[in-house]
Amino acid sequence: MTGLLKNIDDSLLEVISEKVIGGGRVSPEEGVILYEKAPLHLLSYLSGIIRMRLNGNKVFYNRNFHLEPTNICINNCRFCSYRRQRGEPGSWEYTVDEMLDLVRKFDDKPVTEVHITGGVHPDRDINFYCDLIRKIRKHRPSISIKAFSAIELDYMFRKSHLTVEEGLKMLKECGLDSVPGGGAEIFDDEIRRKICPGKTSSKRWLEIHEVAHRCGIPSNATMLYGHIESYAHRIDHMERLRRLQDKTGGFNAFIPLKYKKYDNQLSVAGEVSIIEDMKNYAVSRIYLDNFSHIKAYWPMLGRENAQLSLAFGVDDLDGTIEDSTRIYSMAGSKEQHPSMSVDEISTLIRQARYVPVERDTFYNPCRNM
Ligand code: V47
Repeated sequence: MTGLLKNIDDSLLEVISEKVIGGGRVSPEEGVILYEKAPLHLLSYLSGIIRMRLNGNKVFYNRNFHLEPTNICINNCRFCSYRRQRGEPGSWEYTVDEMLDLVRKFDDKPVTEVHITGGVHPDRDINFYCDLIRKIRKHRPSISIKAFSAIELDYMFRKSHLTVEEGLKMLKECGLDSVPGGGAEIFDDEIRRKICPGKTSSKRWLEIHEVAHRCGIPSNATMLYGHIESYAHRIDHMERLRRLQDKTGGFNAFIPLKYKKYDNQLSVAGEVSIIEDMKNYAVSRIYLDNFSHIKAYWPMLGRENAQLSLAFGVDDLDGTIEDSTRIYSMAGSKEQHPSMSVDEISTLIRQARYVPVERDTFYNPCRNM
């Protein structure tokens, strides 16, 4: 037993720690105990063991930008600061040509991935999105296209009377490479009903990701935390993801997303502390033992807190971003124009005594800095 464990004055925590160190899998009950009882230094230590096992001392980042087709949305999620009604001040709905113009702005930059996600526009079916993907692919053949949350996919498939498999295959043929992790929120039905009534169900979110994996399209998974959910709800969320990952192996990364309170209907709930954020990264790293990567989304967290998260199991900092997303600036993030150079990201990583590695969408190294 290590010196650190000798000072843990709790037999349950000791058993869980020994299990993690020995490569065992934490049960849902044990996951909740970690949240409730484990001191931060123990969580840092245990999550560090798993991150070293999976990724050594590497921290990944990529060169990416976002494309947000619209913020007009059929849903009205209570946590969302981004959504507008059609015609409302602050709403936008780009045409395919306007979006191609946005893509062209990055022609002289060595970005490797475009991340496309936005609101669920009532009028747009799969043909609109196929056209968009096809034109981006033609304009920039080598860029990796990570596009459409399961919520956007659900709507476009239903609108176009397609099964999930038919829809995903169509998008893949047009050039879709991977699917982002948005829209997962919290899987528990009761919490979901309270924070995002009427939204695509958890069952359907999981089905879409499962079918994507079977079609050879990897994806990410997110969890929106720090609002009205309990620790048990977070563990239930991760348990469902862990089971699906056991089945398909198709998830690349897990991305905890901290609820930001500015200008949305859930504001009364406030925001959780940085201690809670770090605890959440560590428990995620420990619980999701079959996910290779835990990603800190720095536009949401701020760059210093993202740097700190590297001591709590995180091995991926997303990304250069190039000031191309508004979801978190509209929700009150202090990163109002999120953009980081490769030098800045590498410095953050090196200061934490890790080795920066530029990756592509699939975590193949591009070049070591
Ligand atoms: O699903 C919306 C969240 C998500 C708020 O896959 C909010 O690589 C906090 O999924 N406070 C969309 N969160 C963003 C997303 C994402 C981000 C980065 C990388 C990847 C990836 C995916 O943003 C939504 C929702 O959970 N969100 N509003 C808010 N006020």
